[in-house]
Amino acid sequence: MSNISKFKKLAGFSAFAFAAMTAANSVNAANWRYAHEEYEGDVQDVFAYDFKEYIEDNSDHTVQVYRFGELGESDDIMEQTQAGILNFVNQSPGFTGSLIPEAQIFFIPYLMPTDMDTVIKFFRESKAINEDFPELYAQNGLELLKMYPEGEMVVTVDEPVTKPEDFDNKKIRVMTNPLLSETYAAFGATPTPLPWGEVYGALQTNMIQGQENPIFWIESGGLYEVSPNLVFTSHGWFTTAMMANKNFYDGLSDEDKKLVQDAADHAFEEIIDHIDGLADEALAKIQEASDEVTVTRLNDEQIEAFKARAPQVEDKFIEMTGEGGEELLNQFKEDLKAVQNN
Ligand code: 6CS
Repeated sequence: MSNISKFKKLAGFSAFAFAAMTAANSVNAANWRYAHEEYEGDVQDVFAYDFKEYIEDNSDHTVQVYRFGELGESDDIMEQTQAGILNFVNQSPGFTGSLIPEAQIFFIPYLMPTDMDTVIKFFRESKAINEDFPELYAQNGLELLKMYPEGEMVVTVDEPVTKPEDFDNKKIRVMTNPLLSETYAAFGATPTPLPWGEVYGALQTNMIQGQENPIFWIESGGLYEVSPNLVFTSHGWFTTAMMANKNFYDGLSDEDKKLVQDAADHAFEEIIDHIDGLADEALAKIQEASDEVTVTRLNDEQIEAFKARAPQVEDKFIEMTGEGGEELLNQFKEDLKAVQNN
């Protein structure tokens, strides 16, 4: 055989092998569906796109991301994930409380530190976060992949608040978990649970007089336009959780399970970078956009008056979650102590 015909034969074989390999890969390639609770460019969206990019750069799989409203409210996307219609979902504990009461732990006020580095270290190292919560989610058909902080909670109200008495007769919107209602009742307000989609309108029509959220969200959702008095109370962080349908996850190959875990780790690292300085940037944008906005940062003495009401919320948490919840709370506190002592 001449060299030319040998080359042609080899080239033909390679083209065939390449086509066969590509076909095999595309047979195994999946299009995974992932929904979250926020808008384009918001923290959960950045996380989702970092996850997607990692998956698509490191496999033949693709990820279709659905943002707030495309498939309904937070409760809808959770239902769709539990039913296996969606593969991945980002749902915040603020909405998971009815499904997993222990997830309400994030709403015990003044439990979390205010310093961001300590908060991040806690999310990285906590046994409660990284071992105990995955078990609780697994009992509900969910594979918990990551819990991460989005930003410190800030209250917006129709007039500045510096003490619990100022919340008297004010309806403050809370996410739909009973413990957060207990927190605002303890703070002296009238808690009003609402899904996200109703918050702006309710503030605009004065059906509610305030709400709480991290600053980036107050900016991106335009909440300051209808609720212009920002109060930094230091009482907690907005935490969220990203997970998969457990049947779907359990059915993946070991290689794909590792891919998914690595993609979640990658997205977590990116989000930690992303939230660094985000609150200050968002506050600057708000102040640039509105002359009406006021900013109140409670001093230590003012904080003490709110903090004094935290133990009754902690008692409620234990009442709602029983022995298991109490153990989780003890572990949570132990983990916090460990990161605060370092
Ligand atoms: O307040 C809420 O309902 C929304 N807040 C944030 C920061 N993300 C999603 C959630 O729905």
